[in-house]
Amino acid sequence: MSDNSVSLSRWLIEQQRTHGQIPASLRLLIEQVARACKRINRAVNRGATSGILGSLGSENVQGEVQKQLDVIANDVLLEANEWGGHLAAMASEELERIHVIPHRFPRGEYLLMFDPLDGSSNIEVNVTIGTIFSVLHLDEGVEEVEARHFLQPGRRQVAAGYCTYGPQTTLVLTLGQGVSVFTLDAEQGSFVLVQEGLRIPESTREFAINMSNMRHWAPPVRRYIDECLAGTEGPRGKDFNMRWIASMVADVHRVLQRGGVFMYPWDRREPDRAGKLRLLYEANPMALLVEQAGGLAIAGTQRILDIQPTELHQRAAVMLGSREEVERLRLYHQEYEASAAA
Ligand code: AHM
Ligand code: MG
Repeated sequence: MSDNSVSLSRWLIEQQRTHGQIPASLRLLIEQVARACKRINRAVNRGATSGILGSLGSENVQGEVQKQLDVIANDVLLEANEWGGHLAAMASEELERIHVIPHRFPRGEYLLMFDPLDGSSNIEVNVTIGTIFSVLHLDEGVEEVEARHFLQPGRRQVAAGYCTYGPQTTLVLTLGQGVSVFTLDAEQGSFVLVQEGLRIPESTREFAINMSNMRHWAPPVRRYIDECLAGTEGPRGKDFNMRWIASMVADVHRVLQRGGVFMYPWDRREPDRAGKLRLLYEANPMALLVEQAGGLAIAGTQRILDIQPTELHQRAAVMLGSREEVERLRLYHQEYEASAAA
């Protein structure tokens, strides 16, 4: 780390002191999350040498097979954030119910939600995975914290971010005033600021979607992708490129860095389910980051950040990224709804 580099700790203290943007308790919360991410990173890095790869034979609340690392990452985040006095409760993809801070610790004013290890189908094949997190304020006057206190629209998030475990360990963070990127300096053991005020290019020629589900998509999504695939000969008049890593953290990171659209839309495989991804700890934090970087995030005609959650583990359709493309997707959904209603 060079002398003039800025560590995450220093950057957070400056946000608190100079810019008055965050209270000390939120700074401590983010530091604890970052510390937990470093520990998860070490577990991920050790791969098969640690003896903790593979499935547990159990399922989480979503009915998905749990990997040993999913559970370890979950435990690391719970343990790291329990005692600091900044939280009232936590919720996780891996826990059916919320985790209320035990009475032996002081209770704080924030709620933390996370997907401890996103993209865990990629663990064994050594492809980038990550942790996604979202922070809400607990409403004032609440005595006993319950799951319903987490059911706030995403626009009320006070902080959101993710950490990727890949070629680089990178923490991407918003406190609601733009997006900053920190890369882990492994020798120093600290996250170092590498980008501030990140902006997503407004137009793009790249999309990310699992094409194997094409036959199940709704007409507006099909229309958008068909037009991309038609390339220079189609209505878009340009060729598009496609990428799909199957780790939302990695796909969204690419979109934030060089533009593009990421989509996991509703599809007919499970018509009663809004989508595959979870609203509170996957869609919302990514939507806030993308919008803070000048992009847009929608579920169809509705902005993701405006969805009023009704359940802790509810799903959402997700379409996010470069503003011009996501506006176009929203228009296609509006036109389809109008024609269906006519
Ligand atoms: P997970 O949280 O259980 O890992 O599932 C979420 C992941 C996302 O990271 C990724 O975008 C998506 O599932 C990939 O799904 P698919 O395998 O259907 O392409
Ligand atoms: Mg996930």
